[in-house]
Amino acid sequence: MAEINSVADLSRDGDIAVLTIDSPPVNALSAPVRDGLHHGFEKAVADPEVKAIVLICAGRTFIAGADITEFGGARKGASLFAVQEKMEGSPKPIVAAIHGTALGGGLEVALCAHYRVAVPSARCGLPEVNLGILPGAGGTQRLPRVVGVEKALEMVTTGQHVAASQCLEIGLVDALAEEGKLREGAVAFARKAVAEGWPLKKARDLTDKIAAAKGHPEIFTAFRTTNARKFRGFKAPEYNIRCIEAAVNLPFDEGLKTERTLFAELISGPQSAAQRYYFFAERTASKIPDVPADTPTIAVKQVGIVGAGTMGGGIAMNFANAGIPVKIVEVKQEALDRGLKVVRGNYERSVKSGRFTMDQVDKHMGLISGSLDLASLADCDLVIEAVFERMDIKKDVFAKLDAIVKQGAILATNTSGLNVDEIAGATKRPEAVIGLHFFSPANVMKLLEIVRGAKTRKPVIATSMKLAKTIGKIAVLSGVCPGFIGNRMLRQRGAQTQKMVMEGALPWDIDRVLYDFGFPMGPFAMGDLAGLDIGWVPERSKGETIRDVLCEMGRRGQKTGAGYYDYDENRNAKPSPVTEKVIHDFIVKSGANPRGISDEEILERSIYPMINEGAKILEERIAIRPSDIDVVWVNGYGWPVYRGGPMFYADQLGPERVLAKLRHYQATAGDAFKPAALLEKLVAEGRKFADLNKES
Ligand code: HSC
Ligand code: NAD
Repeated sequence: MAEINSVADLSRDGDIAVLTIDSPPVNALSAPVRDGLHHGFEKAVADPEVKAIVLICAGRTFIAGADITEFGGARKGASLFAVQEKMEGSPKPIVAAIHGTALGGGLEVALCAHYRVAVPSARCGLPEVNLGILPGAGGTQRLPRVVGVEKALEMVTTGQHVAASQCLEIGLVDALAEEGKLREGAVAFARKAVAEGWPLKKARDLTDKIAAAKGHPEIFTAFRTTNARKFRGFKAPEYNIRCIEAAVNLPFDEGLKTERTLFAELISGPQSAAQRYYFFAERTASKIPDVPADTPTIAVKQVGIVGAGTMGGGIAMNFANAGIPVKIVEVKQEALDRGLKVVRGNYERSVKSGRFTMDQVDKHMGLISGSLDLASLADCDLVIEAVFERMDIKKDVFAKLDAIVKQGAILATNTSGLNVDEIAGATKRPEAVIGLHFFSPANVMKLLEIVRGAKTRKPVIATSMKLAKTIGKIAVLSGVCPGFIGNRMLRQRGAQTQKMVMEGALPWDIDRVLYDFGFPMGPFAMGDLAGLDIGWVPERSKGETIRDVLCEMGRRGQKTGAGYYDYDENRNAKPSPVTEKVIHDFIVKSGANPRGISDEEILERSIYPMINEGAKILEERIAIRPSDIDVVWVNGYGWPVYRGGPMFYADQLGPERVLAKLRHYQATAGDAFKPAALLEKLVAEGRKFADLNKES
C-alpha cells in the first residue's frame, strides 16, 4: 500500500477518490487502519478535484470489526470516533463498498458512510454480543434508525450475519453491485450520486423507523420475555437491548453516551473477557504444532459409515449436507430401514423448522445409500465405524474393513472412549486409523473430538481437521486415553455428584446449582432425558445403585413419566418423594447419616475435580493446550461460554485457590481430589493455565 500508510491507499478514478484498506487477514480496525481511514478521508475531502469517495477493502473481506487483540491495551492511533465524525461530516458523499463481511466496528464505519453498496455474497452484522459486548461505535444508535427497531434488536442480540439481498430489503445497503465488480459498481454509484445531487444521508439524523416505538416500553419487555431462555446468564444481550431502547427514546448524542457507558462496563467485565478468550480458543484449536498447515490432505469424495444407529445416521447427515455421498452399512435390513427412516424424519423436521426446503432434503437423502454388505465400502476415502461400544465388535469390524477398503483411505472409529490404538491394532494399517468422536445428536452438536492414535499419520490428522470444517464442526485434537478429553472429565463430575447424593444432597439441589452456574441442565435431569436405562441390563440388575432401583421400579426417565424426577403430561419436572425415599433408604443401609450440603460445596465438588482432571490431561499431553479443553466443554457439554471453559474458569478463580480447595476436599472427601502435579507446579511457579496456551 502507498499514499496514506502501510495499510491504506488513496487513488482516483476520475473525480471519484477510492480509499482502499488492505490489512490481512480481515482488515480489522487496528491503529494503522484507523490512521489510514482518518488521513485518507481527510486527504480526499481536501482534494478539490474529488467529488465523492468510495471506501473499499482488499483481500477476503470488508472491515470485520475492531481488532479484538487490541482490547484492554493502550490506545494508539486515531480514535474510531474521530474517523466516524470525519466520514459523517464529509461535505462529499462517501460510499462504503462491501464484500465478504462488514462486521462490528466495520459495519459501524459503513453506517457512517452516506451510502452502502454490496456484492450479493456479502453479509453484514453486529456480532459483538458473541464477544460479551455491544457495538461501541454508534452501532446501537445508527442501526435502528436505518433498519427499524425490530430488526435491530434481532441483529444485536443474535449477532447474525445478514445476507446482502436482505440488507437491501431492510435498507442497510442501498444497492447491489455485480459479483466481482464491486469497485466499478461503487464508483458508478458514487458518480451517479454526484450527478443527480443526492443528499448526504446521515444515519444519525433518520427518525422515521424509530418514531413509532418511542414511549412503548412494552415492545422491549415482550422481546426480553420471548428470549429470556436464550439470554439466561448472559449480560450482553440485555445491555444491547437497553442501548436500542436508548436509541428510540433519547436524542442521538444522549443515546451514544448510554452506549459508551454500557460498553465500558461490559468490556471490563469477566463475561466479555471469557467470550473474547473463547473466540481465539476456537480458532487456535485447529492449529497442531507438529502437523503444519501445508501437510498434504486426502481428497474425501465418498464416505462410508458402519452402523445406522443413533450416531451413524446423524453422522451421515453431516456429509450429505456438505454434498458428500455416504454409504451406510448395517447387519440387518430392519436396522438399516429404521436408521434411514430416522434420518428422513430428522430432515423432515428441519423442513418444518425452515432450515431446509423439501428439494434440499430430497437432494441430501439422494446422497445417502444403504447396504448390508461391507464390501460396498471398498472405494470409500473415509469409513467411520459407529457400531456398539464393544471392543470385540469394533476389532472385528476393523479387521474386515482392512481387508476390504482401498489403501490410502482413512479408517475412523466413533468410539466414545475405547482405546483407538487397540482398535487400530486389528488392522495392518494402524497409521490410517483415527478416532472421530461425534457427539449426540451428531447432526446438531458442533464438537468433534479427533483422536490421534500412536501411529496415526499426519495427513490423516490434517484431512480430519479439514473435513471437520467442511461439515461445520469445531474439531479438537485429543490423544488416546479412556474417555478422551470430554468424557474423561465428565466422569469425575459424575462420580462426585453421585457421591454427594449418598451424603445427603438431593438430585434437584445438584441440578439447580449447576443450572444456575450456566449449564443447560444438571446431570440428573440429563439422565432422565437420555433415559436411565441406557446401558442398564434388567437381568444383571441387583439393585445395587439408586439408578438400578429406579429402573427396576419402571422409573426410567422422561419417557416413562418418572426417573429421578416426576413428570407431568407436558414433561415438566417435579422433585419426587419416591426418589427421595429410595435415596434415603440407600443412605441408611450404608450406615451413614445424611447431612445438608451447601450450594458452594456442590459447585466446588462438581467443578474442581474436572479442572484437576483437565490438568492431568495436559500433563499427559492428551490435549495440546488448556484452551482446547475449554473448546471441548463449551461445544460438547454446555459449559456456559461466558465462563470461558473449565481451564479459563480455573484461572479466573486463581490456580492457588483451586489447589487449596482440592487439598481441603482431599482431606474431607477422599483421594479423588488429589491435586494434579501440573496444578501444583503452576501454583509453585506463580503461573496460570493461560501461560500454557502461549507455549503451545
Ligand atoms: C467490535 O468490532 C467492537 C466495535 O463495536 C468497536 C468498538 C469500539 C469501541 C471503542 C471504545 C473506546 N480482530 O475466523 P477466521 C483473525 S468487536 C482480530 O479463521 P474466517 C482470526 O483470529 C469485533 N483478529 O476466518 C484469524 O487469525 P489466525 C466484531 C481477528 O474466514 C484470522 O483473523 N467483529 C478478528 O473463517 C481469520 O479468522 C467480530 O466479532 C478481529 N476482529 O472468518 C468478527 N477477526 O489466522 C470476528 C478475525 O491467526 N471475526 N481475526 O488464526 C469473524 O467472525 C471471522 O473471523 C470472519 C472471517 C467472519 C471475519
Ligand atoms: P446404536 O446402538 O444406536 O447403533 C449401533 C448400530 O450398529 C446398530 O444399529 C447395530 O445394528 C449396528 N451394528 C452393530 N454391529 C454391526 C456390524 N458389525 N456391522 C454393521 N452394523 C453393526 O449405538 P450408537 O449410540 O449409535 O453408538 C455407536 C457408537 O458411537 C458407539 O461406539 C458409541 O459409544 C458411540 N457414541 C455414541 C454416542 C451416543 O450418545 N449415542 C455419542 C458419541 C459416541
